[in-house]
Amino acid sequence: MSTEYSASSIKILEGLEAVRKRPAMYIGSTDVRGLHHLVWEVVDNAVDEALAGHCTLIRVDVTSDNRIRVQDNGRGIPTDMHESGISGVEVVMTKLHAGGKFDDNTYKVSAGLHGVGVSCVNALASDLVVTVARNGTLHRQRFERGVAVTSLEILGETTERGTTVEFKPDNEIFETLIYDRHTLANRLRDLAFLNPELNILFTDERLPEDDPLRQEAFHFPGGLQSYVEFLDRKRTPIHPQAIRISAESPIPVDIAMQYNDTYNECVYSFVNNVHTTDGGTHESGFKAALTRVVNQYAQSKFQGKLKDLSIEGDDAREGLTAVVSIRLAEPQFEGQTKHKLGNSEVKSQVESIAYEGLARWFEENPAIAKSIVEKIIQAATAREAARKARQLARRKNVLEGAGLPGKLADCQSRKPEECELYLVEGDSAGGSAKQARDRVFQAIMPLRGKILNVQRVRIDKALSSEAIQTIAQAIGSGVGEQFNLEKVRYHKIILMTDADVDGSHIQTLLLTFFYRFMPDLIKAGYLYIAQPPLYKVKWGKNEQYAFDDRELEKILEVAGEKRGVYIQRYKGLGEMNPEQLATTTMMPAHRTLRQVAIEDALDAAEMFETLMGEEVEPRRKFIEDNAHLVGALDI
Ligand code: 0RA
Repeated sequence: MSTEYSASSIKILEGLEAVRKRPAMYIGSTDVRGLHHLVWEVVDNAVDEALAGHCTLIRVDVTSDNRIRVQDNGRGIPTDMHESGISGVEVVMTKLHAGGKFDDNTYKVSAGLHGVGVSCVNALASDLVVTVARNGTLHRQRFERGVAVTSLEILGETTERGTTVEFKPDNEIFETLIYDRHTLANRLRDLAFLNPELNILFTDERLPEDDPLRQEAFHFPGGLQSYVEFLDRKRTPIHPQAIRISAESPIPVDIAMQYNDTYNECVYSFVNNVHTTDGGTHESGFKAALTRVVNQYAQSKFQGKLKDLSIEGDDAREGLTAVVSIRLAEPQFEGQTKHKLGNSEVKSQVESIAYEGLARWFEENPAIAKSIVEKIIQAATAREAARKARQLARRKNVLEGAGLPGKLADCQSRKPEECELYLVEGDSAGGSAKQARDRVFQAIMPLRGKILNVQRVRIDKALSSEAIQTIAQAIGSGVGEQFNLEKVRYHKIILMTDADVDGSHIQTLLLTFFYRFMPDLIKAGYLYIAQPPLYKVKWGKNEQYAFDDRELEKILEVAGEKRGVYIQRYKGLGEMNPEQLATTTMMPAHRTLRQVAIEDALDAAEMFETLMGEEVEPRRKFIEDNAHLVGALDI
C-alpha cells in the first residue's frame, strides 16, 4: 500500500465515506436490488459511450465467485492528469458524481435512476480493478473500498481501446452477494433492443461450460421492432409486421407496436434507456394519440359498425404490445419509486409525433388498419357488455361482500392489517386448516377443483367462474377496474397448496388471476405463498421438518449417526394433522411465507404468458422454477 494523498484526494475520500455510511441514499438499497444497481452503474457508463458513437461492444461477466466484470470498447476513461493533480481514471473512480462525461453529452443516458457514478460502485466494492486501454497504452489501477491501493500503472502497449471494470461487492455493505442471472440477462437484453447498434455479450461463469445459458449474445439491429416481436413471441400477431414510428425532432422518439389475438395490453416505455414502469408523460402522449387516431378512423370509415359506441383508450389497447422509447436531456422522474416521467412538455411532443405517424400509417395500410379497428370495435362492444353484466352483478351484490361466501370460515378481527386469508387446496386440507388456525385473525377458504384459467378470457367470463367469484367476494375489494385496495379485507392473502404438480398448477392459476384482476393487491405486498414442509425426520426424541431436499440432507447429517432415523415425506397438506399444519405452516412464529413480488410488469406479463401459453415445455419449466417470481421472506 503506497498511497500519498493530496488535500483534494482527502476530500474525495470523505465523499466516498458518505456513500459507505449511507449506501441506500446512493443506490436505493443494500439488498439484492442495490447489488444489481452496481452493475447498471458501470454498464450505463459503457452505454453512454455507445450513445456518443464510440462503443459497439459491452461484455458483462459474472465470475464463479460472484464478481462482476464489465468490459467495453469505448474511448476509455481519460488517463492523463486532471486539474486536481490526479489522473482522470482516479477522479472518475473516487470523486462523487464525476462518473459521467467531462465533455458535453447531448443525452445523458443514465441520468435517471442510476447516474450516481462509478465512484459509488468503487466505494461499495471490497476490491475493484479498472483497466483502461487508451492511446495505445494499457493502464491499471486497484482500489479497496474506494481507496486506491496502487497508482495508475502502465502495463504496456495495446492496439485495443476501452475500459474494463471488475469488482467484488462489499460483504460489509450488502445483504446478499449472489447475482441473479434472469435480472442481469433481462436488463441487458432490453438495453440491446433499445440500442440497436450495440452488441452485448453476457457470460455467467457460474454455469457449467456446456450449459447453453452460460453465454448469451444480445444484438438486435431491428431495435424496437425486434423488441415487440420478442415480447409477442408466444402470442399470435394479427398483422405480420410491427408498426414503427420514429422522429428526431423536437425530441428523439421511437415507437413500435403490434396487435395480437389476446386481450392483454402491454405498453412499455423508456426514457434514456430507463424503464419507466409507471409510465408518465411520454406514455400518456402515445396513448392519447392512439385513441384519437383510432376514433377518427373508426368514425370516418366504420360509422355503421360503431353506431353510438365510443372507443375508449382501453379498447384501443386491447391485445396491443408497444414499446415507446424517448431521449431527453433533463428527465424529471416522479412518484415513489421514480419510475414515472414528469416533464409536462413531453406529452404533447410525443402525442403529435405519434398522431401524425399513426394517421399516416393507417392511411397507407388500409387492409391492416381495417382488421385492427374491427378488433377495437369488438373490444368496445365487449366492454359495454361487461359493464352491463357488472351492473347486474352489483345489483345482486355478488361481488361487494354484502354476503360472504358460505365456504369461507372468516376470522373474528375486522382490522384488515392483522387479518389473513388462507386459500387452501381441497376440502380436506381446508378442514385441517380450520382446526389449525388462530380464528382471531386467520380466515380459511377451501378451494375445490381447478380454477378457471383466466389468462385468455375477458373479465365478464372470469367472473362467471364460481371459484373466482367466491375468492373475489371473500376479499371484498372488487376486481379489475373496480378494484379498491382500501376495501381489501385481509392484508395477507396466503395461497396454500400441495407441494406437487397439481398444487403448482393451482398456485399458478391463482397467481394469474391476481395478476390480471388485482395487480395492485400484489404490488401492495398482500399476496403470499405458504411453505409447507416436504419431510418430517424423527430420531430418538427429536423431530424436525425439512422444507426442501437440502434441508433434509442437513438434518440427516445431524441425525445420521444415530439409530432409528425415520423420514416421512408429505405428499400433500392432507397428510399433516392440524397440529402439524399449525406448527409448520400457519403459526406466524414458526412458518415461512414467500411474498409474491411482481416487481417488473415486463417480466410478469412475460412469465404468465409462458405459463398459460400453448407450449407445454416452457410452462413445465416455469412451474419447476417459479422461485424467481416470489422473493423469500421470513415472516
Ligand atoms: C469520463 C470521460 C470520458 C469517458 C469516460 C469517463 C468513460 C467512463 C467509463 C466507465 C466505464 N466505461 C467507460 N468509458 C468511458 C470521455 C473520454 C474522451 O473524451 O475521450
